[in-house]
Amino acid sequence: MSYENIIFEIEGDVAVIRFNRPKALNAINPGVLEEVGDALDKIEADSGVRVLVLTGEGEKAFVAGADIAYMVKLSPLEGREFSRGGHELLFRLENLPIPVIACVNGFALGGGTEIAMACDFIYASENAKFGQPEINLGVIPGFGGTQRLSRLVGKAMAKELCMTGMMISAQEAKEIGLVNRVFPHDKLWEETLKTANLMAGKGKVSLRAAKRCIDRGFDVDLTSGCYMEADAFALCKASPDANEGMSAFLEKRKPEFKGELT
Ligand code: DAK
Repeated sequence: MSYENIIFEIEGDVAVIRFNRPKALNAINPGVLEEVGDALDKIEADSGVRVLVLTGEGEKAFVAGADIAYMVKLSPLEGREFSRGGHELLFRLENLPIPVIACVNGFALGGGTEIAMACDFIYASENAKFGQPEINLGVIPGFGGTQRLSRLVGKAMAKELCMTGMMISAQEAKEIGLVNRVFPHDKLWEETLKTANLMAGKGKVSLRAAKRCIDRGFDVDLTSGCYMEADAFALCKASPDANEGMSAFLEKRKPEFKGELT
């Protein structure tokens, strides 16, 4: 598939999806959803990809939400389809077995905040802005915003954002726990790649296990989560990378993780 709405590249171990509709501030339409889905197929099929980064093309926006010019024409049932398409894509993103970083280089509004929240964590530039402005359009978040936001920042803050439609700065987003780190705009990409490459150098089995335990354990009681962790720990010990990591420490050398699953 050739892409019109995204740019998809693999740089070494790191795959990058850039939302690429800068004239509409990278707003999401069905074409974007379809192309990102196709890029995820490629990533899933390529065992050499160790980390995925999502970002926006242009200086102004990560994603300024769903495309309002498209949404205005939707019938209620078409709206449901659009919303389901978004949900399915974001579940796929969330469940990828590799780490996913949202590199938020400008506006991340509505669907933009929702996409970023489906990533493992968010790095933002100082001029990034976040929000769920759907209420200003007479609707509510349609790509999981009411659900993921409250899980990330708590119910009261999620309600304030979804019920006022206010925009918050990257710094405020960091203060409420939505964003992990804020960088000067011109340093954001470099810092994001640094972290992506840091994770790409870790053992594949342990990376997967850490992501899955944190995600799947979040919605269960502590005891069940700890059982899950014990099983995942055993899985890590079954991978050659665990022996390599521990031996390297004892031999005072850098580990060379093979990143193999068996
Ligand atoms: N959709 C379409 N075009 C957009 C857009 C969007 N979300 N955001 C910006 N644009 C376009 C503008 O119309 C403008 O186009 P031209 O006039 O140049 O042709 C161009 O991008 C530049 O935007 P501005 O001129 O407005 O730029 P400013 O710097 O002045 O303002 C802004 C930037 C981000 C503050 C402003 O553009 C803005 O407020 N944008 C809209 C933000 C927003 O409300 N986003 C949508 C959130 S709603 C659902 C499924 C999904 C959703 C809901 C339900 N179901 C199916 C149930 C999700 C909804 C959303 O994401």
